[in-house]
Amino acid sequence: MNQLSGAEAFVRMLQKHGVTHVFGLCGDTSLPLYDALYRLDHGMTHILTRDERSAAYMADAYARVSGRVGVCEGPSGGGATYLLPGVAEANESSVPLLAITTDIATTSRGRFTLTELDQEALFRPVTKWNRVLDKASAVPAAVRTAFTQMTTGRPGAVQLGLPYDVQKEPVEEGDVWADPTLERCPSRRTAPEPAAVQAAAARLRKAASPVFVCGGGVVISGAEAELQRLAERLGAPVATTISGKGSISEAHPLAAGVVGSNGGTPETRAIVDAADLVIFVGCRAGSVTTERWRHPAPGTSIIHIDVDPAVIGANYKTEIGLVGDARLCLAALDGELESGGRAAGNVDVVARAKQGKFDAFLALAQSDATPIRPERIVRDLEAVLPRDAVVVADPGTPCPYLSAYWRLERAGRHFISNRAHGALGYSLPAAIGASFGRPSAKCVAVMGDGAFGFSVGELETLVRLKLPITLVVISNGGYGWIKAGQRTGYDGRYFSVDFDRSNHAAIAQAYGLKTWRVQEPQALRRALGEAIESAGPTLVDIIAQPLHEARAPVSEWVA
Ligand SMILES: Cc1ncc(C[n+]2csc(CCOP(=O)(O)OP(=O)(O)O)c2C)c(N)n1
Repeated sequence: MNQLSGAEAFVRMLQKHGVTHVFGLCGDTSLPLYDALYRLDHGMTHILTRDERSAAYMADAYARVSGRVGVCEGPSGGGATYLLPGVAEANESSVPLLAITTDIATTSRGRFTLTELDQEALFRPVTKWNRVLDKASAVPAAVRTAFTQMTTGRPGAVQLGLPYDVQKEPVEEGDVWADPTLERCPSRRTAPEPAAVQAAAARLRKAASPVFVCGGGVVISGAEAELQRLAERLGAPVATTISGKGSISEAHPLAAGVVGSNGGTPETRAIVDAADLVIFVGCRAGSVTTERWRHPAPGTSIIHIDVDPAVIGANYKTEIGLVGDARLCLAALDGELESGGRAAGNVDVVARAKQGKFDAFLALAQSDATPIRPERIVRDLEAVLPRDAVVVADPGTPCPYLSAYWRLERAGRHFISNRAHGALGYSLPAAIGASFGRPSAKCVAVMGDGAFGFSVGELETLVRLKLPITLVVISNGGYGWIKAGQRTGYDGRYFSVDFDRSNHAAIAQAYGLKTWRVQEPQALRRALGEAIESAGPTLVDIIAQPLHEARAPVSEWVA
């Protein structure tokens, strides 16, 4: 039988699982892997990044928009530790991400070898499953397990470590095979128990004012159509978490928008509070969504639908739990209810809430005040965005403002924010990953100036790859979110939250981007429009009102 090297077998295994893009950064221990990528005809594109953090964020966003596994790679030691933030984010956000690390040779272990590190221990708490391989013959089965773990049940991240010698040892070619159904996520969907479906349907029939609260699980599962059908049958408002934005078109009369402490407003909170039954779908009912488990109030009747049985009942006393894929669960519930639908609807409640919320927003969005208000930025950006755009929002000003006020007209994944850990510097690399995952869409990253500082190195990547991505920097000369927390919770004792304002447009221009610097509100829409229409990478630097002075849709700064 023919033999391949461990590295060649690994490359073939990725190819057989339908991988087309690998984001990563080279290193000593990766040389055999890179050589295999160079020599074999595999059809995969390698995207060289300037930081492994970025590689992981790119793979994460690639996976979020494409429904395929995102793949990133980095070398031993610093490469592995730099991948970690993106792996943690993906895993907690239920994103199928494969992190490949190369490692020192198994024969060099325990000898103070440069970059030696217990990678398996390092990645264990931030992955669904992980292994550092000790022998090349384990490569094919390990990759199959990795794809099964990433794409089935609750999706998540895995890490595979490839020691230097393992990459060079032989593997039997006959062992190199894959189940192509694992290419897409979710794969091997699971259906809920029929008895639980009947119980939930019976409870829904009795509810006077049921409200859905949808997390990221609806979009991950592709359950948007099933959700809308069921919500319409019940006349039930649909609220979402930040990650759940896109569960339903926000132009739909039942779409209540984002709820919670980050992006929720009193009007959207009132919708949840008025519910006599809350149906959580693909949602962990975490601290931000529920404003620290106060909305819905404890004691509210709960139906909880999730693919992960451990989520159900973790935060609220739950009347009925449905364990399974969101699409299958919602379809089953709808099928069960078909016999006896409810005509009553709560459309007026939603319309009134939205009116109140957007009236207050528009009053500020029309303001000609300088520095430019965040409301104005959202309104002008929305006005020029193509309908199929993908927007990535960093923490700070972008996340709550875009969550609350960008009216996402199309269901599906068009909005991304790294809500598991909210680490700064996500949006720029994530927009690059999203652009590879959905090349037809305009990808826009919106970040604060603090976030810009975390990922500025990838401006070179953007220019080298000539990607048609627009970056929007909301420049306020400080870590605004924390400053706002000091203002509201610590009597304005501002400590170590201000930094000098950089000229982000000049920096980006030096890298080769086309840029605009906007101080006047009247010039904003045009600059954003020109940037978005440009064929190459662009950046709009906006001198903005500091977050701690703004009327942000944030009820709590420490969530
Ligand atoms: C890696 C990382 N470190 C620290 C934080 C804590 N943090 C949350 S928001 C924020 C300030 C963000 O500043 P900036 O990006 O300038 O946006 P702004 O809040 O000013 O709009 C900080 C430091 C974080 N989210 N991520």
